[in-house]
Amino acid sequence: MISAAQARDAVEQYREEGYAVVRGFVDGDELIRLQTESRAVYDEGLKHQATYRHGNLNFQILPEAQFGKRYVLQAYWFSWVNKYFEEFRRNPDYLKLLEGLIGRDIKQIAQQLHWKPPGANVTGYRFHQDLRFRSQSEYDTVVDATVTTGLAVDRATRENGCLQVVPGSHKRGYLALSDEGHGQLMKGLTAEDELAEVGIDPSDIVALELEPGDLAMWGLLTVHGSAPNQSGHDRAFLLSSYVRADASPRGEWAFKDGVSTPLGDTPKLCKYDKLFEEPGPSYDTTEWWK
Ligand SMILES: O=C(O)CCC(=O)C(=O)O
Ligand SMILES: [Fe+2]
Repeated sequence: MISAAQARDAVEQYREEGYAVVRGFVDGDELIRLQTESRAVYDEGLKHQATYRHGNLNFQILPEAQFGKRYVLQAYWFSWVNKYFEEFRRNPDYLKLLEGLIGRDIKQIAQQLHWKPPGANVTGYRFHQDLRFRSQSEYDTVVDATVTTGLAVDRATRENGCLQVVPGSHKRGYLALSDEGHGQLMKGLTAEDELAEVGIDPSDIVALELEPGDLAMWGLLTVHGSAPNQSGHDRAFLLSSYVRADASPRGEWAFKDGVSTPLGDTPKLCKYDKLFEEPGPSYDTTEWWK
């Protein structure tokens, strides 16, 4: 449970700096449940020998043939197979936090769990702005209407690749970081030169070290990334991205006039553009890490 004061402080910091941290968004028994259910999603992903899609549900897999062991790096929209997360995504605490920024009619545009299993080598995210994941035609309407939250399921430290942000970068417009070449975020690392070229001083980067249950928020223009895990501890991170409903035809309802709203019978168009043409179930064996 977060207080009104915590929500107010977070909104203020988010507006000024492009990010905010809310300590203790989840705690006690609820945190234990969150960790248990996250592990259940991981185990569900492990059943697939390669990257799997069914509708918006998706598991990004590193196969054992190439990595010596099977790893799950990401899961998307696991609400379709996990009742706990279907409810958690529209938990009243999210509304409390979001209301001051995007109102009481809110759709969820992304639901992701990101793991950085020790040994899985390709676990870094190059610096970028999340606007790169939105279609160009939406740019103007969604920027101010979208808020992304990242909840530390496991402790997040510099060593295991916590999120890093550039304060104030949300006022700089779109900088096209990591868009050149293969454009693959999890392949390679951001060189300091790339940041300097767009006027970012690497010493301005803030590492958001989080205790389990702490939550970070950032916007579509906030420059952020994270390093690969160099520790022996995983880093499960639950991302939920929300948009003011009238700004986006995409997304699954989370709150209608403040009322928590479950998923319907069939998925809505979210970030995955081919939801209706190519819903799967299907496997993707592209070796993107090569
Ligand atoms: O999981 C992380 O550390 C960052 C992920 C991220 O920025 C993204 O998926 O856009
Ligand atoms: Fe991102």
